Order: sequence, then C-alpha cells, then structure tokens
Amino acid sequence: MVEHFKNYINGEWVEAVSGETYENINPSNIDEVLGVFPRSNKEDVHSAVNASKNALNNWKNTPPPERGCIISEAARILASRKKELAEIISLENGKTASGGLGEVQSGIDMANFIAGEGRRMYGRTTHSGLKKRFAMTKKYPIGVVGVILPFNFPMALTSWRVFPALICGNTVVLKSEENSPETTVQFTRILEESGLPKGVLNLVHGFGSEVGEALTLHPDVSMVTFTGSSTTGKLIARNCVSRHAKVSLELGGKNAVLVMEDADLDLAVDGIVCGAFSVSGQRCTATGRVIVHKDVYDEFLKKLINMTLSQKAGPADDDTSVVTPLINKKQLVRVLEFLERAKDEGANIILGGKQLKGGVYDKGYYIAPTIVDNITPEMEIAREEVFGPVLSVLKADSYEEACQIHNTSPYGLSASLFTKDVNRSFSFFDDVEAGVCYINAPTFGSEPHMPFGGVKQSGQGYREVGWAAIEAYSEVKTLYVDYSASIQNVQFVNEK
Ligand code: UN1
Repeated sequence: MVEHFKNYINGEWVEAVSGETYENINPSNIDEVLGVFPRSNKEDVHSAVNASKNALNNWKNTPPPERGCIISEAARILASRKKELAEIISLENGKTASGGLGEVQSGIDMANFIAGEGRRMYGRTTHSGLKKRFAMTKKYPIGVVGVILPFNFPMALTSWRVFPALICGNTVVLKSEENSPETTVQFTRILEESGLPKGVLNLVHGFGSEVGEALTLHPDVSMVTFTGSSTTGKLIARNCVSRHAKVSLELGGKNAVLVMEDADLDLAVDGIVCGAFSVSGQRCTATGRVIVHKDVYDEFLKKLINMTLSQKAGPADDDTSVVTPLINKKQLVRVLEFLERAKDEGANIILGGKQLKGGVYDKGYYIAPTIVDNITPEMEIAREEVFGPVLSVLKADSYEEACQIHNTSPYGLSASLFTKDVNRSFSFFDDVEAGVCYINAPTFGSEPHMPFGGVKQSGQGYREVGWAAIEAYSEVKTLYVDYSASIQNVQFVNEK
C-alpha cells in the first residue's frame, strides 16, 4: 500500500484544500511510487501563513534558550532515527544510504550548533556620542519566514534553514520540493515530537509555480529563503522585492578547482572526481570546471580519465554506486542538451557524454561520468551550471591566468586550489571570486557552523548557515537610553 502524506498546518496533518495529489517516484526505480502527496495551491499556502502568523506572538516571546531546548530535543531524535531517515532520503532522492547518513548528521550538527546559539544571539553595546546615554542593539525576529528548498539535500538544507529561522523567533512555512517531500514530513514530525508549539512550523507540499509563487507573493510572509537555480531565484527575488519582503537566495555554481604545477596530482584528481561525479553532480557545490596548469596538463588528464573510469554508476540501494541516478527525466534531457550545445560550440567530449542503458540503468536516468575539453572560457559549458556528472577541463599558462579564467564565470559559489605553495594559497583567497574557498580540498563539504553562500549570480541577500544565519533571520533594533535628564541630540551638538 502506498502511503498518503499530508500537509502540516497549525499542528494538524491535513489534505490539500483542492483534494489534488501527486506521486513521489523513486529515482532508482521509476516504476515505484514511494508516496502520494498533496498538490497544494494558494489556499493551502494562505492557511499555513495564517497559522504561522497567529503563532508568532507566543513564539517570539519564548526566550531563545527555551527555543533552543526544543531544537536540542530534535537533535536527539534525529540521532536516534538516523539510519531509518537515511534510508528514506536515499529512496526518494537517489543518493546512497551513506550519503543519507551524512545528511542526517549534518542536520544533527546544525541542530546542536543552533540550540547553543539560543544562549548567544549577541547584540552590541557601545558608547554614545553624548554624555549619560546608553547605546545598544538587540536582535528580534523578522516574522513569518517562507522556506523553499531544492530536492538534493532534503534533510541537511531543511535543517540549515529551519533551525536558524526558529531559534531567532520566527515562525516558518516550509515548502517541500516535489521530488523529496517525505524527508520534510519526517523532519516536521520530529519537531512536533520535540514539543514545538502548533503553528510555529507549517509544511506545504506541491509545485513551485503553485505553492512557491503563492508563498513569495503572500503579504504576511516577511522573508523568503530560497535555494535552487539562479533563474528561479530571479523570479522569487522580484516577487519579494516588489512588496519589500526580505529575500535570501542561495543559487547555482560553476565551481572550479585550480590545479597548479606543484600540486599533488593524485590528491587533486581524488578531490575533483568526487566533487564532479558523486551524486551525479547534483549539488550546487559540485566541481563543474577544472583549470589546469599547462606544465602538468597531460599527466593530470591521464590520471583524471583513469580515476573517472573507476567510478561506478548505479542505484541508490547499492552503496558502492558513486554516479547515482539523476532525479528525473527532465534533468536527463537538460544535461544531454547541454552536451549537444557544447559539441556544437567545438568542445570535445573525451569520456562519457551518453545516457547509460540496460539492466538497472533502464530503471532510472543515468549519464556516464563525462569529461569535456577543448573548451574556451566563453563557451556555455565553461560558464553555466549543468547539475549533472559533467566536468569541463580548461588549460592555463599560469596561476594568474587560471584565476582570470575562474572569474569569467557569472557564478561564484565555491572554489578550490591544489598547490603546495603557501603564498599562492593565501593569494587565492584574495584573487578568486567565490563565497567559499578551499585549499587542497573538494569544492563541496561546507560545515554547518560556518557561513555558506556565494557571490555574483550564486547568491543574493545574506550569507546563511553557521553564525551568519543568526544575522540573516533577525532584525536588528538600535536602542538608546538617555539618562541625562535633558533633551540632548547629536544634531544639536554638531550645530554648535
Ligand atoms: C556543501 O556541500 O558544501 O545544494 C553544501 C547544495 C548546497 C549545499 C551544499 N546548497 O549542494
């Protein structure tokens, strides 16, 4: 029997008002329906926003350490159900169970970090420019926060957004992504069990054009946080800006690894291959480009091809699979079209480039790990995010040229440099246009207690995650207390 899941509004599990539903499909076996979910619309969004709005007063007056206790309890439950949750993630999202375990751990780490933030939430005090006057700032919640997420990290990203929003005293309407909604149901049940008061977190399932759009346009939603493509991000920003709502966007990337002539090439290849091909490149921090110093180009390419050939494509229930299925047919077509256009522009596909067929591959949508070279920095395949197992290789004459090529991309999420030169390592942080920079490491794997986000088209609004999340989900009030028993003002002082 296929389970029918519901929305969670004001502490109740309810059907969509329209009664409409859609099916959640297993990407490792497209004949399998994992669950039936409400296909919600504007009306459901309205009820969820209303519930969040009504719960706000009580929640924002709950002391942050007390909010933190609920989030600590969620961390404990997440840990106790880690294996079962990892399996759900793996089934609906197509990554292996160990990938699922990593996500749950990220959720636990975030919950523990954020629960502690409930005892910090520092403001600032400083001296006034006037005598006998006190000057300080204090953080307050923003209001109802709409959280719109992608399919690829349903547990990690939900934790990275919802826990910070809650600790800051906001109430939340969470829109699940249509390809991985069950994980968000489990997440919501855990917060319910942890003692979160009703209405503080509401969950609405459905599609972007119906639920997402209504959420971004709702006048009572004070902030929207979105993670996903730059194209959708632009539409969301427009809707939010048009009504002066806050918006935080974490968008795409064309993340590059720079390999210098002094690099440990085996280490670099190791980091690049897992960055480019694990989860079939379906992460915003996937390695989409590698820029290699000309002196080691041929040797590097040989090693890269060898290691890529050993990457096994396969379904999520086989823990030895690296190149797991693409989430759906639409993504498959998108990736194949990218490769066609790359060829038309003169790029050379030196490995992969095709859909895998036969046996388990006919039960999902797989593309063989693909390496493309003969690329110039202006080509689409060097600039745009593919969100598939495709790595573009470019050659540079020097470190300076490699940085210059790096910065021609319109994106700037994460970047990495493989070198043994300490001077170059630190220069890289100054030279490269990216929000997250690594030395001798893959382009993914950001830690929950550290800020995360990108520059240029990779993001807009705020850094999220880590301590930066507390800034993102708070309004700062500036507070003065005058104890001089006179009316004094800096403007009067300056007039003298
Ligand atoms: C990381 O792996 O460094 O969708 C973070 C993504 C990101 C999170 C990844 N939003 O891949």
